[in-house]
Amino acid sequence: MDMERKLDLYVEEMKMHMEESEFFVQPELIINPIILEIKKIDQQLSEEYGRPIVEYIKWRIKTPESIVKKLYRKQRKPTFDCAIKTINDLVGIRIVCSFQDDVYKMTKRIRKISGLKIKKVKDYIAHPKSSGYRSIHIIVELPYNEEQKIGLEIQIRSAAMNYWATLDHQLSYKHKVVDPKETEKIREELKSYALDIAEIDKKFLKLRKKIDKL
Ligand code: 0O2
Repeated sequence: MDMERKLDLYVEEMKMHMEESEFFVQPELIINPIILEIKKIDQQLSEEYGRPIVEYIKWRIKTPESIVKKLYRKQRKPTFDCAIKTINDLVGIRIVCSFQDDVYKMTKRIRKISGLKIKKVKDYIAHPKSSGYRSIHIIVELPYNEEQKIGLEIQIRSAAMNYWATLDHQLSYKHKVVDPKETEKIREELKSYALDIAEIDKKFLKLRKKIDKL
């Protein structure tokens, strides 16, 4: 059987398990209370600082296709059980803030949400990925069933970081690379723009602080 057909079968199987899982049928039962807490923090911070802190919040469940591809990429078994055990972002919440310091303000408060079981925090702003990617990731454990937990990844980034990540995501998830040389050229160009955008993000923050003082 060729690889593509094999992957299709794994995806079908993953989809079937997800459709049979109470969690995946109604994920909002667990996600909505967390989103509500995040919105409360946004409201408090916006009142404290007298300006909007969060531009938007969205969430998603990773698709069966994306789960299988990730397991395959990480050379793990493409099974539902392995996904539950090893994938940190089966559930994802993304918070886009206006400025870089807002990202840290949100992170600090989210870490204090009572009952939220935080596994780790990755600071890809202080330590950007080799691609140029910047964001804060908070990895949380959610209850899945009596014995198991499930991974939630809260990504917090500035609007500028998000602007870059969106285009980078489009490049990374091009399924058929027709021209690898051109793709590599674009990747390098994008990487250099990550630095430009980080510079602009800093300049805008400096300017906003000057405006705050007026
Ligand atoms: P998708 O399609 O966005 O969901 P680990 O926790 O270390 O075992 P993991 O989960 O790969 O492994 O951790 P990492 O590297 O922190 O990446 C988690 C997610 O962050 C990715 O999920 C992306 O959403 C985002 N991300 C990480 N690196 C990049 C990058 O270079 N560019 C962009 N645009 N996004 C990135 P997925 O499942 O890879 O993808």
